[in-house]
Amino acid sequence: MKMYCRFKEDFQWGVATAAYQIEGACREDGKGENIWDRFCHIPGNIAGGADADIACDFYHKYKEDIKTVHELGIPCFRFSIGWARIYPEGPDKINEKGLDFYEQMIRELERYQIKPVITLYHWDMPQWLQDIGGWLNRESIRYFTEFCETMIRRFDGRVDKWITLNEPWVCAFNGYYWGDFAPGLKDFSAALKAAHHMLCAHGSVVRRFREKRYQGEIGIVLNLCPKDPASESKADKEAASIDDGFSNRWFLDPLFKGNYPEDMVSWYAGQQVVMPEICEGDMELISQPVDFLGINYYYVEFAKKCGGRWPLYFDTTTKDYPVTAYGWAIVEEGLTRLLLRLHEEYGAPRLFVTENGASFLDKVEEDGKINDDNRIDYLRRHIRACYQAAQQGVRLEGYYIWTLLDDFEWSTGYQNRFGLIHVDRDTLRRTVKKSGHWYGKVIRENGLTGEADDMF
Ligand code: GCO
Repeated sequence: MKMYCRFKEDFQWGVATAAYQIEGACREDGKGENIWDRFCHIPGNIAGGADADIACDFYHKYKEDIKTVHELGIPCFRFSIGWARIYPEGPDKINEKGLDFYEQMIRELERYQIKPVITLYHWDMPQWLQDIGGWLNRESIRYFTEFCETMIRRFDGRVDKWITLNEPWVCAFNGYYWGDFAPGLKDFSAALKAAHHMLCAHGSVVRRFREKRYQGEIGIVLNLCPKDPASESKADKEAASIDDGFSNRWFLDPLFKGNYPEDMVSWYAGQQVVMPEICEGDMELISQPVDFLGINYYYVEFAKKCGGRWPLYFDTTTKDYPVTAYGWAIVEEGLTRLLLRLHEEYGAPRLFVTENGASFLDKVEEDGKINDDNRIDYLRRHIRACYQAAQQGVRLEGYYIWTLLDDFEWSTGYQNRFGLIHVDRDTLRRTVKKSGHWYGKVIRENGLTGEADDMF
């Protein structure tokens, strides 16, 4: 089905990355150990025994990669700062060489007039801070604020958007409850505590940003996902509402309404989950207005009541939807629905889709090309879904694809390829996939208006 979608003039198109997933150079220029280095080096934690010591070697190849971003005509580049490059050993000493790397990189972006969008925390906490409890230690709020201010002060006026945190839910629950992400803990109550400190840390940085009147905009990125019941049964409907409370509302409510959702607070109390200590002023800190909300959207989840699964008692399925190589259900209308909900229920500020993309088992043809039509199809459906939300009045101002390069995908190692650019794991040679060229056309046409829609 064809559909003419032209976005408004100043709509921002971009591509998103994260430091740990691409940079490599894990021991170079004074970088300290971070929690992902530690986690990857423990055998059994990462699929295929992989690590990110080299990753895509973006640390050395950033010029080549940024040139490609320019050639594809992508106007915005989202990346994150490796905290342990800046503060390798503790909170007192800054590593100038770490700052230099980002200085050089930002200069390269400026050279092509590509707008930098910077994530301050994309999961790679320095190990020295983990050693004193990481996000479980309330002092992390202060250390994070100092680190962020170092970065913001240094690059003030040159950065379009600052993102405090990327996906605190993943960080808290994968990191502190399921334990499949660093730091690998398995304690539900600890995850809630980590999440609370992260939210406070976010608020503290926003406050500092406003007090010091830094330039640009500041916001946060959440991974959000519609939670539908797997069936019409009352039990599954309840499961979906708990899943929504657990994953979406637990972050949206404090940020935009200034409180944790009551139904979840009492649910957790009934399960003997220990609530984090909420100090005076925390909720005001967390709910300070942001300039924008970034949404990472990948799929819809279908919740099913499931006994024995303390403390939430649900399981999820993909129903009969087609799935990506990651096993994520492809449901683009979920994105339209989510955007509308944020607009209507939360009166959310300006919205950006800060990540959307898909992993597929890409095949390199004999002529070296990668004809990833399935990825194009996925992206096209989701770009349309964005357009439909914008048509209904949602203040959606940008769309970023996850991701530029086939990168290190956390505990799944390198087996999930999300990139617009293929990276050969042996040689690290880059090849732009068909989807990369296609995205360039979408950007030139400012939507799906003709050629880009015909391309595959
Ligand atoms: C996230 C992270 C990315 C992931 C991506 C694909 O949104 O989870 O920002 O680092 O790699 O989502 O798994």
